[in-house]
Amino acid sequence: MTDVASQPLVTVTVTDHVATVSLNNAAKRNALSAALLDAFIDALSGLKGQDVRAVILRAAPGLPVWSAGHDIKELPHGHEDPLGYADPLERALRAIREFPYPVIAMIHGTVWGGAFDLVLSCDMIVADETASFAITPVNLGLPYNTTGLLHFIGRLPMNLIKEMFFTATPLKADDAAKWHIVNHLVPSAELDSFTQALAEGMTHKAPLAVAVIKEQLRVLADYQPIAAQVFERIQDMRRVVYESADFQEGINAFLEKRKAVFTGK
Ligand code: YXS
Repeated sequence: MTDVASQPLVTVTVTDHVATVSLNNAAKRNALSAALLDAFIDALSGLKGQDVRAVILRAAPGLPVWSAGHDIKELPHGHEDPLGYADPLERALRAIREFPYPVIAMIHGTVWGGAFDLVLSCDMIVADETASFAITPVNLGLPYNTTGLLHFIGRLPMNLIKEMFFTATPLKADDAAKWHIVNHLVPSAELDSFTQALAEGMTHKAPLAVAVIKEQLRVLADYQPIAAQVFERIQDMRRVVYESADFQEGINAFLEKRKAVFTGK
């Protein structure tokens, strides 16, 4: 029996210009810890030197949870922005968005919190019937960051964004297809082969054109002018939230495996 602790947090295989990157920490439900995210970022960076023209990002086979989101135990709580620019999750999102070839999120199982932001940062999403997607800062009392909200605004209708953020209720696979969150919803028995075929098809296209068009789309979509004083006002509002007793309560409730009781303070 292989010692779980010795297994890599992220595994990479490459076949015919397609790399498959698997998140591999079943015991912690692929919680996005700094260690796992650093391994992921390193894996993606290492692929740049190879003749890889498409990436499939998946959880290790058979896991019922694709990823449980940001490692809550590692969320700064106190007088520090819990989702700052240097946060490992934010670095991973940028790594995906700046990777020169398509990254396809292949989803079997449930996706939580910041892992949903990670999946939305991929270029395409292929899911099966077991997939669900939830964004859950209100379960912790955490003020999501502005970059992250802009990711959602660029991908989802505002009424859906508000329902998902304010209820933290997982969106089931067929509703994710209805809202065009996923490119394809396929039976789980076909998920691997369908996603592999989608990836392979893109590897026969002109790679320079694919890479430049991906970067053009990124810079155009990310161009969201915001006045400095508006940004500063938003940061002040967020600071009140991440310094609140409620945020501390949200973290403590998770760590103590109990339901949080929020007071609005
Ligand atoms: O008790 P042990 O040591 O075995 O560890 C347990 C959990 O503590 C751990 N684990 C996590 N550790 C850190 N961060 C997490 N997000 C996290 N999720 C789980 O994994 C071990 C097994 O967990 P358990 O027993 O709960 O597994 P389960 O199969 O019964 O339930 C799976 C889940 C995913 C439904 C459940 O683990 C869960 O609800 N996890 C939290 C999901 C969540 O709220 N994620 C949001 C994280 S915060 C985030 O991403 C953003 C900052 S935001 O807040 O803005 O969304």
